[in-house]
Amino acid sequence: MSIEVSVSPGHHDYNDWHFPAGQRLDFLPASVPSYANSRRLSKDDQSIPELPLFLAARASVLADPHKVAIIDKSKDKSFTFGQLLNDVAALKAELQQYLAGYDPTVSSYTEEPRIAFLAPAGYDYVVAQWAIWAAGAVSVPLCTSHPLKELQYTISDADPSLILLHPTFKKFEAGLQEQAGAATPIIPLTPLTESSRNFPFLPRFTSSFPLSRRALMIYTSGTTSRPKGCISTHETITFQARSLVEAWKYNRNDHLIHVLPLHHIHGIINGLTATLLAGGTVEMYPKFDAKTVWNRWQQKGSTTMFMAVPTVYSRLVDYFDTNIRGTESESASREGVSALRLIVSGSAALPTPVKRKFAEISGHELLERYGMTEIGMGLSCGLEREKRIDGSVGWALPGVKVRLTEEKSGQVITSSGKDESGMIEIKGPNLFSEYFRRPESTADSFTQDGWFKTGDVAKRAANGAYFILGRDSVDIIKSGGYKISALEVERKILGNEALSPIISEVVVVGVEDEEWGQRVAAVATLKDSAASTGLDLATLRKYLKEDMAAYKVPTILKIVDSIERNAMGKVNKKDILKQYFAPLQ
Ligand code: MCA
Ligand code: AMP
Repeated sequence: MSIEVSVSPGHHDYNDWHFPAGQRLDFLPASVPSYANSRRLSKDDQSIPELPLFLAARASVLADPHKVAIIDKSKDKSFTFGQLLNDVAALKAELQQYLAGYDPTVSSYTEEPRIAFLAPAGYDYVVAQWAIWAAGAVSVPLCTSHPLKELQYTISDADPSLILLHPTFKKFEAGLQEQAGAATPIIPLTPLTESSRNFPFLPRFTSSFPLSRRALMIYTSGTTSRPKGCISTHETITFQARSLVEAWKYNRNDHLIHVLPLHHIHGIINGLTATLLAGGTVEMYPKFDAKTVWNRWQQKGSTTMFMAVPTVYSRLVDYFDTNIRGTESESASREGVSALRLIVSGSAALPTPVKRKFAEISGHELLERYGMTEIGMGLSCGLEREKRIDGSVGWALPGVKVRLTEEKSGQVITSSGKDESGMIEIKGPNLFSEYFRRPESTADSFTQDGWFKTGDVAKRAANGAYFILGRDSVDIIKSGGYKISALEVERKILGNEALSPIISEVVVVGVEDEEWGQRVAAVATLKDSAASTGLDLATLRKYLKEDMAAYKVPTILKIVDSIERNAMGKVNKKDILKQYFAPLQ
């Protein structure tokens, strides 16, 4: 069906429900988005603030009402920018009913309400996150692979006003409610299914609240044993996304295959937000699967970008070698992947063998960049081939300042035109604002002159390019791109009801591994009473998976007679690594 849409007299801007006069649109007659349908909200209740991301989405609709924002592969449906904005406006109106008169344009709030949500990667996730932003609340995305106990920890720490729960995770409802208390409603996040409607209206836009309002809280592990909520404002996340759009030239013809989890910056900002800000399309998968990605790449030209952690590239290379090399789909696979515009690796060090093998298959030198939850992205190699240096994460991104300091004295290392190494510190509008309700941790993470101390050690070459040398602390492990606190794993092992009668002492370390970057390894002594039964890895993993996400659970277990300590009673983890995990010569 095709109709002529016109603007009512007196309306000369887009602050209304219509496209510009005379624009022809094809659309289906059922004209109210599913949230509005199901919740009986009138269109007057539905508006959206002029946040930069929403203005960009509106511009995408105006440029092309049919432009697809999200392809949700679990639903096998696609959703236009117009539909997205309408669904967001409808859910935002509903959220506001729970926020007890909260008005983000009023400046007196010291804390914005948090809204935690648990949804699989897909359209419903995006609608939830944007609606929370539209309501001026802080989005707290929960991790889909966390067991109940970890979700409960996040809820207890984030102290949300509201929890949105997708039906996929209904099994957690009672446990979350018990943790959150009766005063915090848990409302179902109704799955949206009305796809591919060429929705003829835009929601009403209202002037924005200040961008200094807090927007996003991501839980991140540190050298302490409990994850902290890292808060960024709208200003920060907009800057982070724009800086990437500028550096990597995201554009409206881009089409991203998105396979990363959506409780971290990599998936949220680099993948989802930057692509949508630029008017591109995000094809969302609930989970990475090497076969699916290769199948999509074989359809040459249908996608343009891919972003992932090194473990994913390692799996893609393995899949190619085992299932594609030497078969009739080999040339289509190679040609398809080589036609992509941009392929990025980050979140952990990319092993050279993986990079080499991927280049042999695809013709692409993976673009490496460096980031952190607290800073978004800080450093990146260039889009141009000559600005990709082997093993390097490149130079500071637009608007970001980077410096190196002496580890002990904190003195700034000025560029001498030679290789230098030190601790990376970052400054700029990309920085987070605080760890939630942890003023001391926040203050400790900055220098007196306002630089954020990343805790990463790097070398800076004569041409200014940075090379990450590793973490300062042995207590931070990176496995599969996830940051894991060794202290948190130790605490959970010793606190586990089934394991505490068995294990006497435990030390957790990260052991180098080509596929995972590092593996979580536990070195333990057993209590006398358990000496005869012993403890195997499968049993340890089974018990621990109830307490923490599978990616944190040790995949290596060594039972030893004793764990050496120094005169201060401390374990030297570097010695433990040498003693038990030194590579065979
Ligand atoms: C899962 N397993 C692991 C890990 N993850 N073992 C060791 N280390 C891990 N990290 C175990 C599981 O417990 C399971 O064991 C077995 O491996 C297979 O699990 P599987 O489900 O097949 O693994 P997967 O789901 O395929 O996970 C691999 C993955 C995933 C796709 C690489 O870890 C992933 O999505 N990582 C991305 C993380 C990320 O986005 N990080 C960004 C944060 P069993 O069979 O016994 O159960 S960093 C960030 O945002 C900053 C800003 C930045 O710079 O980007
Ligand atoms: P997270 O705190 O989970 O955001 O992880 C951030 C950490 O990941 C950084 O502090 C680095 O240690 C590591 N990291 C991120 N990107 C890279 C990279 N390209 N190479 C090496 N390490 C990286």
